[in-house]
Amino acid sequence: MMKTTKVKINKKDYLLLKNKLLSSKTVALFTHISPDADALGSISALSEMLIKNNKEVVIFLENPYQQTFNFLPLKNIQFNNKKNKTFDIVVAVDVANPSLLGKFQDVYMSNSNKLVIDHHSKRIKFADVEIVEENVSSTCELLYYFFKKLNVGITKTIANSLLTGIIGDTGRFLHASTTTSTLKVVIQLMDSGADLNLINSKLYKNLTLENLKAQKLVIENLELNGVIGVSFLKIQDIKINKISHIQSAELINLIASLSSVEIAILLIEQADGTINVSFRSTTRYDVSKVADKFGGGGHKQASGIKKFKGNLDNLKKDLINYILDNLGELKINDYINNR
Ligand SMILES: [Mn+2]
Repeated sequence: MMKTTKVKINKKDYLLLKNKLLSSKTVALFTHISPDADALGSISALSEMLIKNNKEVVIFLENPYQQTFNFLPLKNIQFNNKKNKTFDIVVAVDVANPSLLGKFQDVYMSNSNKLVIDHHSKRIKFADVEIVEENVSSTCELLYYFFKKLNVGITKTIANSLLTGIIGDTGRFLHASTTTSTLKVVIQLMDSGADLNLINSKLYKNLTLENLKAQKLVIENLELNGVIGVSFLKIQDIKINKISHIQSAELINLIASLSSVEIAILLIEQADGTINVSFRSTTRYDVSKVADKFGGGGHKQASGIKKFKGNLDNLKKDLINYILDNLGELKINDYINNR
């Protein structure tokens, strides 16, 4: 059954955030490290709105973003704050805790007007004013509701940016986070000129030969353990196959697309010997709890661990054993009730 969500933005926070945003002259925008479609779509839409309201906007990113997102109209990006410029306010979007701000954590945290717009359920409060709604598919969906309340005109550019984040975070409307409200927003965005076809082809028709080689390795290394599908990439194989850029989202979705798999796990050995792990849950299991247990975090249906120190084979065994031991407790009640 499709979930319906009534999104109620806390009126007091909304008004505070609106007043702070509109009374400022200079605004710095931040998002999480390794920004995804939702992070970049949110920043793009918000900066467009602020520029239209005559604000001076700077976007801080730790590294250049993936080429995939070149179609987004991201302007005024800075990769450092060498001039030590100060801003009236700082806004973090799609950020669940301050460490995800990477090297800009200090620039953000030292400002006395910190705002957050986010949809993560497990988060640390770190700003002065936060608009957080965990029952929305994406920060972009939340921004849409916020813009509507603000009476911001949804231009074609804003519509494209917001739809990019919604498509990214819902996995093209496949994840259970897609609600009837989400789809209503999509209709509004398309009516405002968002190009669903363009976004889908930019985000998903972008495989390279090395991506295919990575997929081949993931398939070869795949192990099925009941409802759990696990695979891995070792650094040696990554090097031999000259795979320079790994699109882990694509690879974990490949595992999750198997009909028997309810929990997908992908372990990727990094050049420094640490291990990154991605988790997907396609049904009732809360994989944020698994990630959490091993020092990571994320959402109920998509989570991960970054830079785990240890042996890949051991970690793989430990993860499988932990999940098998805790299958019952990892069920998400809402999902069971809705099935
Ligand atoms: Mn998001």
